[in-house]
Amino acid sequence: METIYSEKHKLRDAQTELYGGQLVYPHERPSRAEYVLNRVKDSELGAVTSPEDFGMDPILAVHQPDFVSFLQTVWDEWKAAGMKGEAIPTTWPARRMVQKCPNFIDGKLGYYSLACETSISEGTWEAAYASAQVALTGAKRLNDGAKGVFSLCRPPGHHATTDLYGGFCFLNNAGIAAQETLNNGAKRVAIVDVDFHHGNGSQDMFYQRDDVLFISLHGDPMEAFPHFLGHADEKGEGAGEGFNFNYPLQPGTPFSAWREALADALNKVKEFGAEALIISLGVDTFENDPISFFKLASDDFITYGEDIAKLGLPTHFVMEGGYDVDEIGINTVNVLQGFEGG
Ligand code: SP5
Ligand code: ZN
Repeated sequence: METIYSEKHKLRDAQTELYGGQLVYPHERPSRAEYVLNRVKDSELGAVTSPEDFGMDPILAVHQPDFVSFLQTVWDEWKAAGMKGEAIPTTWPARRMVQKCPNFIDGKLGYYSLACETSISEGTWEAAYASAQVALTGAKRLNDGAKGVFSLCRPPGHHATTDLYGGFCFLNNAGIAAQETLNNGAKRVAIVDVDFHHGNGSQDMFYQRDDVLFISLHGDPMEAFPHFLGHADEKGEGAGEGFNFNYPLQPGTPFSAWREALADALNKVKEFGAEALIISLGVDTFENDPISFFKLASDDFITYGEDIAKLGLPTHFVMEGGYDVDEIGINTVNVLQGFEGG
């Protein structure tokens, strides 16, 4: 399987994440992509290729233009305002407040964010742009006939909505790839999000549409980030009703229960008649992940890669989360090798 990878992910190297009341070095750090890349190379998975540049249009196909402009200029505005540290929002348009974008940078940060653990640093936009181009290149490979392709995206994307960043995400790589796959001629695309966290951004992006089926398996939002979306009763709206499914799972969920949820999800993909499948591939379901609470062991990742392969669909794996740096490469490549062998 080919891996698409850009060195530009390194431009995203924030020094702070608000975690447990402290500013710590971020869990979402450059070494994550290096661990995965090294494992891809060591296991001889296949060629590693640099992305092509598809420009801004496919990004603007799913993100609001004002949000994208904000991402492009936020760091410069923050510095110009004389701020000393990295850009972190401190106030939000909460219940019963006005949803209007302020002029001052503090207000803009709150207006365009859904969480504040994700500090914005120099180079964040450039890395997020390159990450989206990685996913777009993966979409092109699928269109050119690949059975499977791996977009080694960093930063991740599934928490980013049309006009909100947060959860370590800025541009929704899987969502951008899904839209591109439709534009390339597919009639029905499914996104199955196996990251530990609910893919709120992807759900929101396609909630009213029947051409993209979105299914997520994740820590119950009552217990886990992003906390405010991802319940089982969210099934889509309008034309999108019946095209969104969530499997919120409890702390300590073992692979057996997780795998049953996946089987159910894959059945729905089949019934939907998807022509292409996008897997939002977070490996933070691992038993030793530092911020999550499922109990998957490394071998389980091979097994579920095989399960996904049994659908027989052209499959685009898009990297999302996974934070136990020693194992992230092994677990990610286990899914891909399971898929290839399955
Ligand atoms: C892409 C992705 O996986 N984003 C995840 C963002 C999670 N950010 C907030 C995490 C808060 C975790 N609190 C965990 C306490 C564990 N003891
Ligand atoms: Zn995650």
